[in-house]
Amino acid sequence: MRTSIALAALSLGLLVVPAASAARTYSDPAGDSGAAPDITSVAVSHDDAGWVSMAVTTNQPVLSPDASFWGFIDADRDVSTGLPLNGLGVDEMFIGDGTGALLAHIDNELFQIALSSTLTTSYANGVFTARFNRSEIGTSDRFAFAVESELDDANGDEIATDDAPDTAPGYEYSFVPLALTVGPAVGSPKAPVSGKRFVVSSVVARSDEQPFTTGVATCSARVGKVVLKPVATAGNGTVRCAMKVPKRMAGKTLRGTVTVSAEDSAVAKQTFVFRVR
Ligand SMILES: [Ca+2]
Ligand SMILES: [Ca+2]
Repeated sequence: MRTSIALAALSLGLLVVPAASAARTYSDPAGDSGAAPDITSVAVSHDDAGWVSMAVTTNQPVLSPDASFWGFIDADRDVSTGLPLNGLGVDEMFIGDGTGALLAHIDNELFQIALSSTLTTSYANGVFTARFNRSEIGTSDRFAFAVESELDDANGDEIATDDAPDTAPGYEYSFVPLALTVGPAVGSPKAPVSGKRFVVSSVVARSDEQPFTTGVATCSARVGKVVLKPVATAGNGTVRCAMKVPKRMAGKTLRGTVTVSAEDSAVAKQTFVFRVR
């Protein structure tokens, strides 16, 4: 049954929806919004046609009529261009409440509301979603951004807000997959010693120049033909492989491989070779 529906959809050309890629989720603490919608996460993705989706999860299943959301986009990641706000140089900003939305382009002193734009917004089950085409933000392959929820009183004056993120300079999203570079392996101690613990670590750099704080690591190692059981960890700018060197291995060669990935990156690899003392 499922197959025939899929075939029917295919024959109608309905399966050409491009897959979302480079999805990233950013978090914001709960309980920091007063009466405004409490933002807890922001998920951003884009598809092959350049449609960007920004989904802001809050604690309000139904949005208060006096609440709305701001989006601040630093399209060129340059604080000196656009409107200085929350540590960003905001080149595009929007406001929406799920029923309507406005987008403005900021160019030097010029603040220009886009009378027609690709931006649409919706609100369902506690999630505010802004959708716009990448063409709105120029040609850059990544951008920095922040969002804010706002609750107004009957006069339209702001009562409460929630900024996500809480601190400058915003979140960062990339249209190209993240790439990781793993530096040379360094031993601690410098060379493995029979019967002792040994840790190999490599510096990990991200292509988006953000600090490498977390990732998925694997590690394998052997001394001669003896397979070890190393433990891999990733974070704080490095990937590490910790192991216990078996006894009576002096003079033998310890070899291994460490791999690491993060978010939508491919798996990056580094090999290591040490002579056991
Ligand atoms: Ca929050
Ligand atoms: Ca800017």
